[in-house]
Parts: sequence; C-alpha cells; structure tokens
Amino acid sequence: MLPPIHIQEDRITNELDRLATYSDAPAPAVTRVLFTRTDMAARAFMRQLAREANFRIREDGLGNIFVRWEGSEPELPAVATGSHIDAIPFAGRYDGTVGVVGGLEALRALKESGFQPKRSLELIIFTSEEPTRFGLGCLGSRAMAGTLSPDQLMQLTDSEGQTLEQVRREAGYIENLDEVKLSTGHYHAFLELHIEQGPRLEAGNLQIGIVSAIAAPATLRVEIRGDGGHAGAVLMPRRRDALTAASEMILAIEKIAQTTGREDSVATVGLVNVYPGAVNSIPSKVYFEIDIRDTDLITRDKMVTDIQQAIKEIAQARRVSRQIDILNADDPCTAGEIVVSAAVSTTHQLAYSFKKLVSRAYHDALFMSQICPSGMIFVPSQNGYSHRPEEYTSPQDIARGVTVLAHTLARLAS
Ligand code: HGY
Ligand code: MN
Ligand code: MN
Repeated sequence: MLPPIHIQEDRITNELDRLATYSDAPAPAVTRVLFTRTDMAARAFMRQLAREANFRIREDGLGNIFVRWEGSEPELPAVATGSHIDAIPFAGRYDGTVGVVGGLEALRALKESGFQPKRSLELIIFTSEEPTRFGLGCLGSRAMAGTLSPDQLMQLTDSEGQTLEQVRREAGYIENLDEVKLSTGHYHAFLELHIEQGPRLEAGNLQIGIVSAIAAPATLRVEIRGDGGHAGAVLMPRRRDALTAASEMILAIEKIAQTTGREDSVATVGLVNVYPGAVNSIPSKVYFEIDIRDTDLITRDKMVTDIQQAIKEIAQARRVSRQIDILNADDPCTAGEIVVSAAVSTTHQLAYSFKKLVSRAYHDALFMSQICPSGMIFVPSQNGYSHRPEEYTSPQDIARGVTVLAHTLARLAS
C-alpha cells in the first residue's frame, strides 16, 4: 500500500514558468533549440533541481540526462520516465517540459512520502526530441534504441553546415557515442507524461488520456529546380518556375492525405525555402520538407509512395527537376501492456475520468518502445493548441497527470 503522495502543484508551476524563461522568443512563445545557449541554460536549471532533490545525475555522449533514484534492488532493470525540454520556434511552454518537470515532481513526491522503490527510478531528459536543428526528431531516444548509429548521428548537419559531432563537443559532450545505445531490457518499463497536443480530452471533458499507440512519422526532403530569370522579361510560356511547380505539388500532397479514407492520415509542408527569394526574380529553386503520418503503417507508406509519384508527374509536366530524400520513415508503436494496465488501474483507483487514445504526435516513447514496454499519460490541451504560444494546460490538470504518473511509477517499481 502506498503512503499518501503529495504532489506540489505550485512547485511544478513555478519550475515550468522558470524553464520558460530560457527561450529565444519573446514570452509567451518559447523557442529552445538543441545546444543553443538557452537549451544549455535550461539543462543546467534541470540538473540543479535534480541535485537539490539529492538524486544522482549522469549524461551520455549525446547529452541525454539521466536522473536516478536508487532502489532497494539496484541490480534490477530500472523504471524510467521522462520527456524533452527542447522547443520548436515560437512554441508553447508545456510540450515536453510537463513530462520533465512533472517526472521530477513524481520522483520527489514519492521520495518525500517515504516510499522506497525496489527497482531504481530514472527521469530521462532526452536530447533533441524536436527536428528543428538537424531535421530529424527524437535523436536521443533513437540513439538509445540503436535506430540511429553513431556514424549516422555524427553526419547530421544543421542549416549552417555544423555537424552534430561538432555541436555536441562544443556543448561539452565528448563521451563515446557507442555508449548511448541501451540494451533491450535495460529498463523494466518507460512511462512518459505529455500534453495531448490535440482537442480530444477537453472535448470529452476527460482528465487523463492513456496512450494505446503512437503514430508513425515519415519525413521527406524535396528540392525542385527550374529556370530563374527576370520577372518582367521572361514571358509565361517560356517559364520553368520552381515555386509554382512546388505549389501544385503541395496541394497534391494535401489532397492525398485528405483522401485515404482514414482520419489519422495527415501530411504537412511546414518548411519552404525559395531561391533566390526576390520579388522580381522567378524562383529557380525551391526546397521543402513533408511530414507524413498515420497510425496505420500501410496507409502511411502508401501516402509516401503516392506523394513521390505526384511530385514526379507534376515535375515532368512542368519541366522542372526534382530530388526527393526520405529522412525517416519510422514504424508506429503499440503501448506496452504492463504499462497501460498499471496506468489504467492507477487512474481507476484515483477516480479520474480517462480514455485510451492514439497519440498523433510522435514522442520519445515511440523509440523507447523498441527497448522496453513503454507508454504515455496525456493531460488536456486547452483548445487542443500546441506548437504555438497559446499552448496551455492548467496547473490542476498537470498535477492530476503527475499524480497518475507517480502512482503508476510506484506500482511498476515495487
Ligand atoms: O512533431 C511531433 O509530433 C513532436 O511534437 N515532435
Ligand atoms: Mn513538439
Ligand atoms: Mn513533445
């Protein structure tokens, strides 16, 4: 039987608010990109909080931070929780951070309650869950799962031509990347607390979401090359405009995602660069990235194929050249049964309203599921907003999520 656990709502709120000040965007927006000055300051802040709670800290060669509370049987595989503190440009303050500050609060509250775990408990702050700097998300958890080798990691290059190898060393992470990969069974279970980033919990007036599966993301990089030239002098029939071609492709991409017959099918072009980018110069080159997802792998892969075919046909019709690279095409995952049942039992016991649901956003739990049974707990997002400054989850909702997390971790670690 667990002793009463007191989750300190105010402590969580204060720490989330302080974390939000480490940002390269004016409040209420938050921008915190991998290994920038603000990311390093946020990392230092989280390490300070973990030290104040007398937990042990280690960091691996990629900057994944592990906050550990030794259990009475430390040789057993530990139970882990965690999420990320990096934030895409002009994001909100809750994406990822609720699972990091909330995870720390769960461990602190359990410790303060006098609970003693048999299995050690670890909070993981994952490196670069967002794809912002290197175009690929979940770098830390991918490397832990071994789906990204040290060689592949070192070659990742950002928009300024800096490699991940360079920037990790500049950030002080010099350990061998071979040690980042964790063996299957390194952890007994992994459970991530996260905001839903969608409207379903709020619309259903539900307090908790228990994730049953996580959608599979694929990312394509596309470069279209046409002819440039003078906007006044080159007549319409003689043009090979890279931007009008890309625009037709982007509308075709939208159509493909709208017509799969499945509501979980999504495709997004959120990043477009136009060259030379002058009002009176016909675009000669366009670079854009496509984010394609579905919880069903076959549907997701068919969208990838159909989108590539559409780009090819439009490029031929418009006499422009195309280069398509698939950056990643990950499998979806099903949440681990032991984690889901522990979370369901806990939520029932706490008498919180909940439902099982699919995560349409990807998370580090997607890759942790490759090394141990993994799951997620969602708390409601107001209006379903996320990846925008208006992102909001109330302190009460966050505290409820942390309460479920703490009790479920205790169950899994006993
Ligand atoms: O894009 C995502 O699903 C996550 O927020 N990185
Ligand atoms: Mn995000
Ligand atoms: Mn996130």
